[in-house]
Amino acid sequence: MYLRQPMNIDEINKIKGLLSTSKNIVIVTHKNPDGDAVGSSLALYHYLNAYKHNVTVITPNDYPDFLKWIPGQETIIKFDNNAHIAKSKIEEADLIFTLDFNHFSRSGDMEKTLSVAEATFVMIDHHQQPDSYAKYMYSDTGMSSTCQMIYHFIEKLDDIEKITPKIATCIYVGMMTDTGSFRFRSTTSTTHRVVADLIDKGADNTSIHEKIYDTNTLSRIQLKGIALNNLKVLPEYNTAYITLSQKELDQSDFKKGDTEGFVNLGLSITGIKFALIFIENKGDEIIKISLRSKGDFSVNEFSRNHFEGGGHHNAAGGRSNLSLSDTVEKFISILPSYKNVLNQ
Ligand SMILES: [Mn+2]
Repeated sequence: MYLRQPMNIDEINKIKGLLSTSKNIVIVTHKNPDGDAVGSSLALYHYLNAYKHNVTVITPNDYPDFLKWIPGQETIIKFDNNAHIAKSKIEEADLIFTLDFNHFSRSGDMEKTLSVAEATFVMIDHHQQPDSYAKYMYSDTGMSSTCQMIYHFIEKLDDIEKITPKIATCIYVGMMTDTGSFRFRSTTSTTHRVVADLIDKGADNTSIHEKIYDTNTLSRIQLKGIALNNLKVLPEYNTAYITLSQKELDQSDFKKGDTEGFVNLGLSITGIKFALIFIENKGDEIIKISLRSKGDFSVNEFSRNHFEGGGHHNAAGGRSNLSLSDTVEKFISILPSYKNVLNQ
């Protein structure tokens, strides 16, 4: 397992040196950006902007509506519908920060542009098995979120007092969403100390929670009803899974982000250690899979081995090119070889 500790003093000083004169800086994050991706990008954006750098945040594609209030999000350039501008920003950049991912392939259509960019790369990320494109790497799989790492990065740069209410809000968003509101195992006492400081610095925790989570539409609640109706439990493997077909999504006026958190419904059943959701995407001709676990069972490995994905120990993503029913059949055929670990 790769585990790289926070940057050493030498690296921090080199980055300080780089940042001591005005630079063209681009901040990029992964495809289908989540709260941590958007939150960390915008937190760093506000921080670097205060130093009069020329900063641009670029996401490969759009992100869910429930993130469309985060301070600064209106400035984000989406590569998929603004490729020309995004490409020239990347080409002109002196410095590119890649946040919340560690392999160019996770950046969707930006992959090619990034791989030929001449800028110095800085990676800040908490996923496993980082690639080696970055000159400066802050990679720590023990971290709750990239947002928490942005806090520590600013801390290392001796700038904790420069955290404004806007920066505190952006960081809080990703820490909250990536920890399932501070309940996942990645949540440490340090996570809570950081969050306490963010509240002191102006993050309105109650309001952030409402803006992210109390955003249901009637059709989304009804889609959740369909998902619950499709939920199957395999007691011999302490496993639960949900399927959603394209037809079911269409009936429910599906929008990006609507199925967020559905996979946790299965995991909330007593005794369940492994939960999945299989979502059909006819447009991309794939089945999108989200995997969650409790305890020792690694969904990162499971997804790497069987479903072309990966992520974290207890939370991962994957995909399949088979049909929805064939994907589920394949999944069920694999389970017996995990019977022991799922019954521990
Ligand atoms: Mn993250």
